[in-house]
Amino acid sequence: MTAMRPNYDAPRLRKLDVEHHIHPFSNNRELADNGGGRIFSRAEGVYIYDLDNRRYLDGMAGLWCVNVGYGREALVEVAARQMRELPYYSSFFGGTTPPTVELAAKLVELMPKGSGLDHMLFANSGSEANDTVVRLVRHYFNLVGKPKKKAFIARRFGYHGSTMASGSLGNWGIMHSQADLPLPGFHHVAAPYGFENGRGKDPEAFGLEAARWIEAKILELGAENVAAVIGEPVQGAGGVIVPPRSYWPEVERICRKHEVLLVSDEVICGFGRTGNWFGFETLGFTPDIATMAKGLSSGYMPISAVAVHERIAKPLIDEGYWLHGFTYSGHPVAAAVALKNIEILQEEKLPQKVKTDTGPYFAEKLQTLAKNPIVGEVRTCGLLGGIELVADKATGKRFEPAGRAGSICRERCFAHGLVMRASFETMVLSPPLTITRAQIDELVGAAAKALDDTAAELKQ
Ligand code: PXG
Repeated sequence: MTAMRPNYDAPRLRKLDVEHHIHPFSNNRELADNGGGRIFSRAEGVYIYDLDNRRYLDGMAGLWCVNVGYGREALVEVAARQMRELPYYSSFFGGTTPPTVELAAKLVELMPKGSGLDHMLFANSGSEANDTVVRLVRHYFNLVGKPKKKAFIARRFGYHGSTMASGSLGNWGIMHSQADLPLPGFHHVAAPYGFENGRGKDPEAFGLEAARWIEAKILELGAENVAAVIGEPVQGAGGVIVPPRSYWPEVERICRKHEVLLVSDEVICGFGRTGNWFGFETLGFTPDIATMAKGLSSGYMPISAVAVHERIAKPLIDEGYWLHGFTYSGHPVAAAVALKNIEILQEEKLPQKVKTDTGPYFAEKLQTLAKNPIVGEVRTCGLLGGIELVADKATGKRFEPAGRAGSICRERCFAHGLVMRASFETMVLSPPLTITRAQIDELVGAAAKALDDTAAELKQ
């Protein structure tokens, strides 16, 4: 990097942060009391640097998104080139731009052959993509003469975004109580979360049992009223909940049987994270609709997409006008960056690398943490990892008060130069897909120290 680094005034920025910035998903009271947030100003590869020039291995790839790692000049160049040529034009009223069209075609090409996922809609975030799905599915069932089919079924610990509809699809933390959600028509069933609700059961039998909770909900609501089931192939923000292999194929069978659409939220699992281009490929099902964001541009630009099956796209197209979209749907700079990002993922074979090399190595190394006295379970899928913190290994009893052990561990990780997030009592990991074996060793080494520190602090 040749660019001069700006000389930031850290105390001033932290003061302004407290005075004028409300942080998303943060304890803003605590931030104000502690003099502001952590400010990061640069990054390279898998490392990020704060204003004091302290280096951290970013075990979260930002917020599960920087799949190709930081410092990619090729992405910077493509964005600058597109900004010079055409910084913005809309896809409303029949217009569009070259990168937007190329990206739609490229994404269709990435879908598994025979999946029928052959049309794309664009938006700017995962929340907007999932919100778009809610509108699209409601419109679709009106168009095909089944206007009663409107209910959505999702899972506990699911995270699908923060808008009113995507927040209603999710069922995570106190998001519902903070805005009187869910809206009418959104229903939830328990997650295929073996550590919570399948202890002592055969995992594959438990997977089938958990899938049938969805069928029970469909029957309770009446299949004629149910539009869609949505889920993350592996639940990310909820704690890297990896379902048994039997789960998703059975959910797919149930959805087909009751003529309920199946929506795969690929916002975290997409673009190589689980060792395939999409999480549904790893987990063994084919959805009717897939939403994607994050890894689509590796976070270098905000962009999201919704892939729809031709069966759903056709009536929508035949109807004529589709009155939905955002000013920046299919933004040319974001689309150009996404295209280049996909090219990097392809050229460096990052999904395959996760499947055959770094994913298995990460799984093996992370499992060594399972022997720590405060670890109840270690789960992985590709380069997603979850570490359950427990007060009692034998019973799986959690620490009290809820959330404290996770926050301590997160702080201890920072002290050891690692960013690892806490999702309630689960420590979660999602490093850049470019992480090397040596960097995985470094990550696991720092996590082990942080866990020891956490155990010592909790004992006091
Ligand atoms: N679906 C999934 C599966 C996600 O993880 C969204 C949708 C929403 O995307 P946008 O781009 O609107 O944020 C997400 C986002 C966390 C955390 O606590 C995770 C997300 C967002 C905020 C916090 O790990 N994921």
